[in-house]
Formats: sequence, structure tokens, C-alpha cells
Amino acid sequence: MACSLAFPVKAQSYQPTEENLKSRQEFRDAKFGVFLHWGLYAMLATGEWTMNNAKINYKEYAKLAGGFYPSKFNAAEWVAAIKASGAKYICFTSRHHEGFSMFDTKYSDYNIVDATPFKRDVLKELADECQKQGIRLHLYYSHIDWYREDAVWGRTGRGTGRPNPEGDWDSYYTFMNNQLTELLTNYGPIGAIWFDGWWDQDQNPDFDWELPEQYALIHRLQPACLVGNNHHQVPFEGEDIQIFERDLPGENKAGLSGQGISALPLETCQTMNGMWGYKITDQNYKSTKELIQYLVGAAVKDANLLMNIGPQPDGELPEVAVQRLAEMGEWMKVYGETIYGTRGGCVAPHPWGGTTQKGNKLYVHILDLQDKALFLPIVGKKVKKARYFVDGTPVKFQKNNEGYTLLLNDVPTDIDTVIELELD
Ligand code: JFZ
Repeated sequence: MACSLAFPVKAQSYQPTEENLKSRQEFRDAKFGVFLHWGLYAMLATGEWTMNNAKINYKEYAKLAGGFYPSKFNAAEWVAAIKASGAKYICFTSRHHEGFSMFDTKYSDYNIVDATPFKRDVLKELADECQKQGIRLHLYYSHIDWYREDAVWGRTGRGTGRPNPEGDWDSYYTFMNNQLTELLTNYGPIGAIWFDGWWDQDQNPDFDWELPEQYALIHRLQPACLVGNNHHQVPFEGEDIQIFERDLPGENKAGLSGQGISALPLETCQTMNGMWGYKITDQNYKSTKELIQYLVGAAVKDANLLMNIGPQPDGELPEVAVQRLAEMGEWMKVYGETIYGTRGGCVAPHPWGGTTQKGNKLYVHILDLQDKALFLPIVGKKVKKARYFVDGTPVKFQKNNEGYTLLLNDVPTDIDTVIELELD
């Protein structure tokens, strides 16, 4: 047609498949996942950035692999402990910035099977166990690599002694796509690929990560696999979820989350103590109350929480983390109905808390209120009933032109006092 000359064809825009759209809804319903940062860095026990921060030579760092023998690793125990928390998915670091592959890969010997005395494909064991226990598996995949000579240098990893800052992009890009192909072929259904490291080139605006082709590869191999990227920008074409780091959407206390909020499913990741990878001196764990309130805080903002744990070098999850998981699970057993499968409710988040909604049920989550009266700006909908979710005790309420006021029996003191409203 002649008009195709007048309107040059743009690069084909991304159309998510039916499977992908379904997977997005399931992701939204899941609300709670557990992030696992595990790699050679666990042995250094100072977090996953140690190679960069301490400017460790890449050939010296690689020698860690020869001593990596996480003798207590037991995928069944990990998955059971995580499932007990009520989490519906696990996101595992298949390869972090240090460049070490925590899975069996043909494309580099620098991996857990070929380079360690442990010789076990921990990802395979984890994937099989996730299948068995019925929990989804997501994979973190770093765009940064501080070990490979072909990885193009960004603003990090400059002190690791590699010879060539230019790297060899074609070689590195092919390597990554080969590994992604393995990850999406050899480990069963993967719920999401969680990219990280785009920001390494943020001082080099012309750098092209060639993401559209990589995203297309993922969607070709597993159409239901969600693509997310921790780039701290509004989502790029081809992405299926929007990621926030260390802050709830719309908040920016940690300084990594100033971006706008898109219509895609949202997820925010947060540490349980203060570090992603195992840090032996960090016992500063958030309390169970804080963790639950963070999860609720995410849910009322229509976002998932991806809560991190850094497994130990011996292969176990830190004891405090396992305790926190168990306690969150106890809470979720009671209150899960007000979280799973909900969406952000019609009353926007307020300093006292917020709302989740499912069908004609509006769940009012009161996290911090020094009052017995709570005004809710609900207009255009009628509240038929109000009761304490936990035991069904009725809650009195009054209506005026601007909304409804709940008249509670007491000033709320629970971690989360949930009032269930039935809307007309
Ligand atoms: C990234 C990773 O670097 C970190 O190790 C962890 O995996 C976390 C979930 O994601 O965090 C960042 C992201 C951006 C910057 C630093 C750390 N940055 O822009 O310098």
C-alpha cells in the first residue's frame, strides 16, 4: 500500500500473549515472594557487592569457587521454610554481578557444577523442589558481569583487574542469551526473569543493551514468563511487570525509586536485614511486625512484596530469617484472604494504612491509628456491613456526604486491624 511509504513502520510493538496476560494476573494475585541472593559472595559474608567494593582481582576472586561447598544445602528445606511464610514465589539469583553462575551452564566453566567441589546444580534442585511443593520460581539475571573479559565496563566493577574496558559486546550479548536459553529450557516453567544492572551504563546514554531482542527471546521460549528489569525507570517496551527497589511505589526514601507508576503489575523488593547477600555482621533484622506491615503496605498500593534473604555459605537460610518466615506465615494463615487475590482498594493509602479489595469486599487495613474513629472517603458506593475480619464482631459506622466513619470498639493495637466492609 502506498501509505506504508508515508508512515514508515515502527519496530513492531510488543503484544503480550494470552498466557502472558494470565500470568500477570496470577502474579498480581500472589502478592508475596521471597528473594534469595546466593553466590560465591556468601563466603566473604559482607554482601554481594564485595568484589567491586574491595576491588578484588577477578582471577583471585574466582578461587573462591574451589572452596565453595555448601554442605547443608537442602532445597526441600528452603522451599518448605519459604512456603510456610505464605510466599507464592521464589526469586533466585542465577548469576549476580560477580559473574558466577549458580547453575549448570555450557557457556562458561565458572559455574557451581564445574568450578566447585560441590558439583551440584543447586538451581535444578531448587526448581524441582518448587515444582514438587507448588511454588513458582523466578530468576534474577544480572546484566553486569565483573568477571568476564567480554563484558563491557560500566560504572562498576572497574577495579577487578580485567584487561579490556571495551569488552566485546557481541560475544557477551550472545553469552547472556545462550544462558537465558538454558535457564528457560532446562528448569521447567519460569515465572519471571528479573534483570538487573541496566543502570551500570547510565552515564553512557548511547549504550544499547539490545533489550527488545532479549525480551523477545524469553517470550518466545516461555510466553508466560514475565520480564522485569530493575532499571528504576518506567517500564520499557517488552516488559511485563514494574519493579521498585527498597521502596513502595510512589515512595522514594532509599533514592532508587523516583520513577512513575505504570499500569503493569508492580513489585517492590526489600531486604529483611540491611543487605541482599549474606552479611555475617548484620543482625539488624526487621521485626515480624515491620515485615507484615511492609507486605500490607505493598498490597494496599496494589504491589507485590519480594522479601529478601541471603543464604549462608554453608547452604542454610539464616535462623532469624526462617523464624520471620514462620511468623509471617502464621499471620498469613489468618489474614491471607485479605491479601491474596486482592487489588488496591477504592480508598487510597493513608498514613493510617489502606485498603485492599476483592469483589464487593473492601478490606480496611489499619496499621497505625491513635483513634477509635476512622473516616473513609467512600462515595458512590454503599457500605452494607462492617465487621472485624478476625472474629466477625460488627463495627458501627456513620455515613455523611463525604463518606463513612467507622466507630471502632477500641484504639487499634494489632499489627494490622482489618475491618471487612461489604459494599453494595
Ligand atoms: C541491585 C543490585 O546491585 C543489588 O546487589 C541487589 O541485587 C538489588 C536487588 O538490586 O541494587 C542496586 C541497583 C542500582 C544501584 C545499586 C544497587 N545503583 O544504581 O548504583
